[in-house]
Amino acid sequence: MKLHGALASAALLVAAPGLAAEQNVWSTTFETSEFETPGPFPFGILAVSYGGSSIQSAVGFPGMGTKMLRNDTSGTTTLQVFGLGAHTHLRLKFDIAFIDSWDSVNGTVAPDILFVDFAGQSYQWTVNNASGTVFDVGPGTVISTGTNLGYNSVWPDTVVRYEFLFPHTALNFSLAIRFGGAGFQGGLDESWGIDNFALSAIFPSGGVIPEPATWAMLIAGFGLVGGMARRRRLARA
Ligand SMILES: [Ca+2]
Ligand SMILES: [Ca+2]
Repeated sequence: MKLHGALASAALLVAAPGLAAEQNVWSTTFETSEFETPGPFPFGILAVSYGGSSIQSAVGFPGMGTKMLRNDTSGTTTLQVFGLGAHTHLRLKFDIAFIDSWDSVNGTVAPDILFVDFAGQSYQWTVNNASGTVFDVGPGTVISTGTNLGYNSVWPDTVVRYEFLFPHTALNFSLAIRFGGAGFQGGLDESWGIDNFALSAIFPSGGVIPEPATWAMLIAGFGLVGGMARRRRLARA
């Protein structure tokens, strides 16, 4: 009877941790700051390594408000979180603006490539605002095209929305973005920006999910308790 009761309790505990919750770690629209909305999910430090970027004007596309983080150099912009609380997945959202005369990878002067790295994955995306024929924004969705965000009026700009949900348990997270390729003609000719950045963490709402091996030991432990109790009763009898 006692052993049966212990197993039933264990089954209930197994069911509960299946629920997951999601909380914001860090989000910003860059309208007032790089760090507009931190938490409530626990973290140690949020950091931006600018690499030539700064908060600059964004006009012409209401979805970006009035400002974005724009990089008109070939430097690397990195957004980092250190000391994340326990979690199983991260959800990452951001919009990328491909600004002015991007020449794709087969145009002139090309290649123009955006390198994006996070969570051990590396992506290379490009657009053909000016020349070339390759238009590759990976899993992104084009949310604005043919608009002008307020820089070189000769060339239209392209804004692409991205969302990634991926397993992640490490303490730290880093998103690194840079203009790459031999076709970079300077920031007045081609540049990029990031906006509507949002990082959230998914974690088990019922607390830590034990590994299957731990459950086997726990259930065996309940069995052992039941067995010991029986022996005591026999000894007393
Ligand atoms: Ca904005
Ligand atoms: Ca170029």
